[in-house]
Amino acid sequence: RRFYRAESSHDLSSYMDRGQAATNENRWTLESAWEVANKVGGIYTVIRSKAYVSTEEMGDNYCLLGPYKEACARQEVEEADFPPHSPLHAAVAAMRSQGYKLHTGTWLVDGNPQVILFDIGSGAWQLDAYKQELWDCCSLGIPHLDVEANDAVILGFMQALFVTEFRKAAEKYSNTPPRVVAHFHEWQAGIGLIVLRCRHVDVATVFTTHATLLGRYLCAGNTDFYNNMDKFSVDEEAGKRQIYHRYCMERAASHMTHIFTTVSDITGYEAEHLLKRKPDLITPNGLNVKKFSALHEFQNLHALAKEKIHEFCRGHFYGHFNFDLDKTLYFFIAGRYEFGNKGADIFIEALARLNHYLKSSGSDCTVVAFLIFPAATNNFNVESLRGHAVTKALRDTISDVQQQIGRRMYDLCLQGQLPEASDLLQKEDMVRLKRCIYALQRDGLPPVTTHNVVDDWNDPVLNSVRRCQLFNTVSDRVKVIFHPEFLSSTNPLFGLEYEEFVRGCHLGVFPSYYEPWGYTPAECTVMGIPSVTTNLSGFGCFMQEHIADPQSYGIYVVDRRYISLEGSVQQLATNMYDFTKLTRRQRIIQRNRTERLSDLLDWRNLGIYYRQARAQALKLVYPDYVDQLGQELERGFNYPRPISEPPSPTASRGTTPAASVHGSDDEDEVDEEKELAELRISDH
Ligand code: G6P
Ligand code: 1S3
Repeated sequence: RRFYRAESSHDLSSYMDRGQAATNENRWTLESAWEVANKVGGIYTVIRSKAYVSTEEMGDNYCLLGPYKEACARQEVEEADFPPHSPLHAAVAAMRSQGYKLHTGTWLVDGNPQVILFDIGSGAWQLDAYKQELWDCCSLGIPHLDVEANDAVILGFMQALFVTEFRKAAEKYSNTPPRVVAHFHEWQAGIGLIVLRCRHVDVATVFTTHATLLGRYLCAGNTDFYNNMDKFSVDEEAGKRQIYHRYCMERAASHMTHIFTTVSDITGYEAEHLLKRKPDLITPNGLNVKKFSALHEFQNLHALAKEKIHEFCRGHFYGHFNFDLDKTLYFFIAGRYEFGNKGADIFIEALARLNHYLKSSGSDCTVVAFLIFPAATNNFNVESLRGHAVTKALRDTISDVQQQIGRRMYDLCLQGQLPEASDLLQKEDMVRLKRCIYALQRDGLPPVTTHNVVDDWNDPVLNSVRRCQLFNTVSDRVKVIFHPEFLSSTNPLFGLEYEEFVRGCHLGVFPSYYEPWGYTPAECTVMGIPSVTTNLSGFGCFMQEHIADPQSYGIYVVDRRYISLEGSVQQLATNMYDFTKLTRRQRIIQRNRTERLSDLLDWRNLGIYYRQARAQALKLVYPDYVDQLGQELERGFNYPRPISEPPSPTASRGTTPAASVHGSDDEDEVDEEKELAELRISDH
């Protein structure tokens, strides 16, 4: 068994020339998604985090297209006109002269990509004509009541018109014939692609799906999805859910595109059965990984952020604070509030079992499990706020007493006297402290939720917690906190951004049932925080495929595909229980190892699949097109399998005083092999 380090077998740096090659070849990429500068969900993260490598590769020959959503755009986009010599400028001018409103500029994210945001209102008057054309060219009928679908139609037609104008302008501005790739994400941007193909515009198209509409609906409805994938009557199922027209938009785009991609194999399998087209390529999601110059920096950040979570726990569990924070582990689940799809159901069930295992084994470890899902609330509950107020009062009092003791000690010493204990802590200080301690008493148990949940009695998390009786009693070794709101630094209870919160935790638990990719465990990984994922999530399968032994790297993959629900719950509970048995030293080593995987998830490596998709599309449309990198990939590109780590310094110390060639000067790495052996023992 070996340690692996991600390393690319291809030198990609020559392709990261900030658009030099693209400019010479008059090659352009226009990428369209509903979530460009419009924060809705996961696709926003894809487009935003990828922007850096896209601009490194394509420079100003790359432009993003999206809807104009004022609230987000005003904060994230710096409006400006394109340079007059750019075909983008000419195409925008042509659109504006026809009465359309377009906002142009750059997106204020890493890479600073050019962006065009289309004001849907300015094209709305043509909606009927657009729909008629869709009906005439591909019998696609859109009901007028579906506002979201109507918006997708308007945006799609405006974008198709823009790409057409752009194609014409790109021809005029260069002697080299233009090679334009129009890349569309998800059904909401798919109409642009359909129109371009129906009108035979001379561009290459790519369509990427991040989930299928039908898959999401079927999974949310307690269907045995993966065992019946090939049996669904897709038209009927879409019709029953009143999404037939949307389904048709998605299916048409996926069939009309030159190159069809999905974010993972599992979604590819889903697309094959539900959309009836197998993807040509998998384009896995990456992250814009930022490395610290010193390896231990992320470990320090963990300790700092954990201290803030400790402070929260002191306030939340006041009066029942009978556990040792030094032996407390923080687990969490977070995401869109899809109770079953995101696996919150089996997480709570497994927590109940973990509680039992810890109690019956007499463990001194406490687990605090956070569930972070946005739900409708009437603000924070009084009990949570009170906890933080009384602990703050105690902290302030102690700090005041401390200062006074110091002052008294100073004065006595100046007078040449050695202070007695009774001179220092006086009776009135004791009274103040006693008052604080009395205020820390409470009648009820520490609350499970930090907020007043509007539909408390029907809330799936709260109902599950009640059924499993995880009530935060003093004897419980597993405490549960449901925070029904995303975190932000202005939050009065935590005062932490999500990223900082993740850093302070010990384990992210994401036992999803429906998860085309799953950014939450990927984000944990690049921060060096171990996580639980499943073999039904794109991320989990990707890790299983590329790492020989994911668990030793802190990636626990729960089987949700080939075993029963009960089996999955047991596996999850066992994984969590095993994790509680790790020593601090083992956790530190595991975190180092988890962080090492971040190269695997870096867009600098994964962006290559997008390039490959574009190259394949260009080759289909222009058979003479040659992409050097594309050729290499076609010759059998395997995702760079990480090479093995050299033996640990301890192993080599007897014969050579030299440090490992990877230069780990971190003493935590010294006994890595030995510690790993221990990790393995505790697995069994
Ligand atoms: C980091 C810090 C250490 C700290 C450790 C706690 O590694 O650099 O100073 O002891 O975190 O780890 P734990 O898993 O117990 O939170
Ligand atoms: C989708 O967003 P979701 O959370 O609705 O797209 C994401 C980006 O590709 C993906 O990570 C996620 O699994 C999908 O489900």
